[in-house]
Amino acid sequence: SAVNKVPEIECTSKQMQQAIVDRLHKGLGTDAEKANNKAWWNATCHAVNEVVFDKLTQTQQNHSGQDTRSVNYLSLEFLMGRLLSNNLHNLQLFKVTEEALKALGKDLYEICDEEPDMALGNGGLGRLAACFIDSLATLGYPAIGYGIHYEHGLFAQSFQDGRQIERPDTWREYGNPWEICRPESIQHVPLYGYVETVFDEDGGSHKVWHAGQKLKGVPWDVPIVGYGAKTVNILRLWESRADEAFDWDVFNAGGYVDAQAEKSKAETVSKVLYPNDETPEGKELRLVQQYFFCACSVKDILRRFKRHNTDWTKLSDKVAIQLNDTHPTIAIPELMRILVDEERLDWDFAWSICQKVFAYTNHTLLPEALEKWSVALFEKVLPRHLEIIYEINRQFMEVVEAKWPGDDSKKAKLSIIEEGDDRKVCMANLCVVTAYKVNGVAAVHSELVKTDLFPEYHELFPTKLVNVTNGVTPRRWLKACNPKLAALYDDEVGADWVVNLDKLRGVLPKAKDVALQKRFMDIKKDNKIELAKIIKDLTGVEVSADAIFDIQIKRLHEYKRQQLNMMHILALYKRLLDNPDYDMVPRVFIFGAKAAPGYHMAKQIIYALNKIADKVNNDERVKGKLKVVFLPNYRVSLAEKLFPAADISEQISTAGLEASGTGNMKFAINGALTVGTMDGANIEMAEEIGAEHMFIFGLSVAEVKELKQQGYNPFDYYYNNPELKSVLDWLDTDYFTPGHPGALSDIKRSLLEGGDEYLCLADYASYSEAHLKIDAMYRDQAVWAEKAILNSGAMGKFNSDRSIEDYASTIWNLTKHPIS
Ligand code: 26Q
Repeated sequence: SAVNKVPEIECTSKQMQQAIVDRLHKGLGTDAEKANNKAWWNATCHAVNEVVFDKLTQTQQNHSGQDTRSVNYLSLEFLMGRLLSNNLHNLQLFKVTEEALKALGKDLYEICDEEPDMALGNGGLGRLAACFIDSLATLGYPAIGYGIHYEHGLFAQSFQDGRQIERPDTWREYGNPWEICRPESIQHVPLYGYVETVFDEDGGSHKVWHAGQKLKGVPWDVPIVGYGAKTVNILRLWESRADEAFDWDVFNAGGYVDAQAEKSKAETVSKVLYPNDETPEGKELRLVQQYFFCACSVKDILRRFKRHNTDWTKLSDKVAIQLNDTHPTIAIPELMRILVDEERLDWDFAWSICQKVFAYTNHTLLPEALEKWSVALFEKVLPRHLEIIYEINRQFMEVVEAKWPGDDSKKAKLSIIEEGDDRKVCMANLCVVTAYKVNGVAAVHSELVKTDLFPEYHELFPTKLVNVTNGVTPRRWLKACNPKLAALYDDEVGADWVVNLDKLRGVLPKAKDVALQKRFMDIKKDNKIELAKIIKDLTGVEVSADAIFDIQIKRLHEYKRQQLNMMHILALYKRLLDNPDYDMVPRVFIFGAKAAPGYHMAKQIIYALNKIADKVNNDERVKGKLKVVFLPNYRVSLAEKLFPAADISEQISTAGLEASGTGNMKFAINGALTVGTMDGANIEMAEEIGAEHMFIFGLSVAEVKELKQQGYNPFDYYYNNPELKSVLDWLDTDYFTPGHPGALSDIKRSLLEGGDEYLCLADYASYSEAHLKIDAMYRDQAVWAEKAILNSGAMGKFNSDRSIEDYASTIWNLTKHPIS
């Protein structure tokens, strides 16, 4: 098999022991006696790095020597999680390191648990970027991820009386063994100031941007080890510092203190990740952050290009730049500015280059999620970029006029500038106008991008809009996080499923095999027992591994409908109180979710779920048949313990609103059954698995549209469904918040008077019915095991390697450069 051909890095347990103990002594100035687990973790990372850095150098020399075409993945977020376990697996050193540490009296899993998550992302979009760079390296593609070296990643979450509290994340408070500072590749970034027109001797003119402030970008490189460890690419993260050269005058004028203030201002640019997903905040600092990151990255890309090239027509042969959503859009006018103002290329030539370099991925259809920046802010922060955007738009409006002569409404819709009292720059429009390809992230989403979001653009550029369905890396999301199931698959289909997930299909014909079913269900049970311990540890709640583990883990958003799940939980609770003998398989509902700190309704839903959990878990009358757990601080490392232990995966967004979802894939790969709507990638999962092996419910995209068109009235459902009514009315009492009646009323209000934008009431009955089917099916463990196997075995398509091959062939035109 492919994997078996990969020579294992030669390393015996003795050598690994020696390397780790060596790092303890020579790297950390401690020894095996004194060292705590943190020190062991550090030493192990540094021992691993001796192999990683060697491979990194080989890869970089090879790529640079051959002047390979590469993809530059620009993303404000890379949600990497922990790297030790992942790197050990990809280097195929996990087993030997486990042995080595065991011989030293240490447990590798405990050591791995010491690592803080690299939480440089919010959710799906950031984690997707992390899966993609893993796949790019695994497949041997020359690629570089560009991001921000945030001092604080996504906030740490805790609960106080059930309410979310945010604390700063401190992932690198004491340094991080995986990153290398590269001062030799520092970049300088101008900001603010004004634009001067300089008249040339030949009668022409050009623009000079006189900056009002300058930042320094310091790159930190994180090696990205491909599975099999042939290719090691890099993730380059930019940290902002004050530019000493720029502050020189202040120093000379004796302004030492002022200079220190300037310094700390400069450092705020990469200080913290913005925690809003889906609803962008139009803050000046965020715009500065985006520009700082894009300017550093574009300059770095051009620096690499210029090492081997002088002919600008070759730029698009060597460079593809993928924009992960609109967040890095400013890279477009930045490249134009460099080519026109600094390299003094002719505008049309520069524009033709830009149109061959950039591609853009759209991740959302929510109208409020589309990034728009006020023209006034733009003019202040990036005066030259605003001019460039105006000129791009002026020329583009001529294209629109040629296509739809005299049609001003078309121009208004397609313009990069939104007119009105507060004029805005529409980042998505700039992306679509410039990019040579625009992709959605699941089939249904990409269709809606064409028909609903950008129909006019689609008419104008009929081949520009394409689909690339998301995927997840099976290295992290099966092999590393679920070692027992991974071992079963090694036995059943051969170890190379790790690089060819379609191989899992090998288990499909055996789904009814009793011995296989037993092994499969025993593994699930073991994983549930492990999770039960974690739940007890984190919340004090005791749960039984015999119950159905029903899990919803994702950012908290009304469109993702955690509140629908909550309504169903209340209904079950009510049924149990009304009838103590109500026959149901014991169920544990598990949540993990962070709410954007300024998103009131999301925070209320967290509060409500915590309050409901308090009540239900302490109510003798339900006889342990119902438990509700809200795990604090949901993050990648916690996710790795949840997916393997799930029986039910909740994927219940209003149809048409979840672009893809990727947690849905991680659950199914690990053998959970999905209760879900026909939305995002759920639809393609149903195609692969067979909808009859999932619990599909609710309105379809077309039905949602129709209902909204007719005029949706949630009260129709409220008055016609007594259970639904009593559940919602419950929220008006003080049952869950003793002494505070009305503390949960605003949730009810948003579902009734508020109009129930996300159609929770419309889908409630169908959802509740799906859960009855779940209950019935779980009682037959043979059927359940068969379904779980059929789900997991059919997930080959959702490997991020397949996504990357799609990007490489349909968008990037990228060829592999395997490193020997
Ligand atoms: C933008 C501007 C200012 C501040 C914040 C933001 C911002 C940050 C993050 C806007 C959006 C995000 C994140 C979006 C996201 O995670 N989208 C998800 O992307 C996944 C990968 O494609 C999909 O699977 C999910 O369906 C989609 O919701």
